[in-house]
Amino acid sequence: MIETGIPKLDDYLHGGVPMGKTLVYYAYPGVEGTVFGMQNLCHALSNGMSGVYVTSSTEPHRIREQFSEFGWDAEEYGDRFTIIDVFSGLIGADSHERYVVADPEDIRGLTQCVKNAMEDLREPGVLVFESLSTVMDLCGESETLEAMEEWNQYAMLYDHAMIYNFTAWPYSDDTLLSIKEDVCDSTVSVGGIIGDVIFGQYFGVLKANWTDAVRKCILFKVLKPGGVRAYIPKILVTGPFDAGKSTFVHALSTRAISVDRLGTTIALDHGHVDHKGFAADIFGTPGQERFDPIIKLLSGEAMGVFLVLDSTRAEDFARGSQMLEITRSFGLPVVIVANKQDCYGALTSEDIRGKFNMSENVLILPAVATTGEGVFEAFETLIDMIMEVG
Ligand SMILES: Nc1nc2c(ncn2[C@@H]2O[C@H](COP(=O)(O)OP(=O)(O)O)[C@@H](O)[C@H]2O)c(=O)[nH]1
Ligand SMILES: [Mg+2]
Repeated sequence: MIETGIPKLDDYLHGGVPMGKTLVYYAYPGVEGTVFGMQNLCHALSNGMSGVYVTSSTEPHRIREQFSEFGWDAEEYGDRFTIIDVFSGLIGADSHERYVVADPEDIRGLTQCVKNAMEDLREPGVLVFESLSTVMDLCGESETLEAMEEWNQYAMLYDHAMIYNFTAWPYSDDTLLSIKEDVCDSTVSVGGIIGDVIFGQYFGVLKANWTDAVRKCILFKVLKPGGVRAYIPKILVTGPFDAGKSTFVHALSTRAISVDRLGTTIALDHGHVDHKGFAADIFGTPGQERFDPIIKLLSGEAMGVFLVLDSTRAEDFARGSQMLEITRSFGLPVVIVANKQDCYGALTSEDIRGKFNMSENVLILPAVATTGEGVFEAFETLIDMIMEVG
C-alpha cells in the first residue's frame, strides 16, 4: 500500500493505493489538480520509497522548484527520485535526467522509458504522471489510452503503484468516460464550485475496485508550503464576554486578527488554522446579547461551533447555553471548551455538564487558551465531527 498523503483520502481509501494498482485524479479544468499527484510522490519519497515523475508540461528544474515551494525537498530524496523527461525534447533543450523521451510525440518512446524505469526500481515504488492530458495532446487520445493499458500492466507485473493527473479538457466523450471509469483501478474527481469564478474546490473518490471506499466530498485548499489541505471555510467561536474567545482563536491560528474595538461597540476575531492536514478559517462572535442577530447570521454558513466558557464563572453558563441554542438550531456540530482550567476554582468538564442542561453527546473538553493547552485537541475533535457530518 502507498499512502497518498492527501488529507482524508487515505482514510476514504482505507489506507491508500495498493501496490500494482492505479489511480487517476480526474480534474476539471481550472482547479488545482496537478498538486495531488505531486503530493503523492513526495509523500512516498519522504516515507523512504522510490518514485518516478513523468514530466510532460514543465522543465525538470522547474519541477524541483515547485517541490520546494510546497516545502518538499527533491535533493533530500537522492537517487530514489527520478524523472522521465517528456518535456525537454519538445523545446529542443538538453536534458540531464535519467530517462529522456527524445520525441515526445511518439508514445512508444515514452512506453519504453516507463518500462525501463519500472525495471530499474529495486523495490516497489510509485510512478506519477504530471499531466496525462499533455501526453494525450501530443500523442493522440486512442494512442494514449492504449499505452495506458500497457503501463498499467507493467505496474501490476512489477508491483508499483501508478498515479495519473488528468485534466478533463474537451476530449471525445468516449475518451473522457474511459479515463473516468475504465482504465484505472480507482478515480478521484477534483472539481470546483463554480460561480463567476471558482470559489471552492473539492475532491472525492468516484471509484476504487479494491475496497469499499467512502464516498464523501472534501473541500480543499492548496497551501504553499503545505500542499493539499482539507478545508473548513467557517468555524464559529462563541461564548460569554471574557470567556477567552479571542485568546482561543489566537492560540489556534497561524495568522489571526482581532478587532478589539470597532467604534465602541464590537469585538471580532478572525484566524486561519493549519493543523495536521486541515485548514480552517475561524470566526469569533461578539459575546453581548445585542449582537445575537450577528451570531445567527454567521451560523448560517458555519460548519461547526466552539462554545468557550470561563470554567470559574458558573453564573455565565446560562448565557453560554443561550448562545448555543442560537447556533444549535442550525444543527451544527458543537464542542464546548471548558477554558481557564489553570484558574483557582475552575470547574471540571463533568462539573460543568452537571450545571448545564444538555445531552450526553455534547463534548466538553478542558483547555487553557493562554498556554494553548487543550486547544488543538478541541480542534481535532470538532474537525472529526464536521467530517462525519459531511
Ligand atoms: N488564566 C487564564 N486566563 C485566560 C485564559 N483564557 C483567556 N484568559 C484571559 O481572560 C481574559 C479574556 O480573554 P479574551 O480572550 O479577551 O476573552 P473574550 O472576551 O471571550 O474574547 C484575558 O485577560 C485573557 O488573557 C486561560 O485559559 N487562563
Ligand atoms: Mg474577544
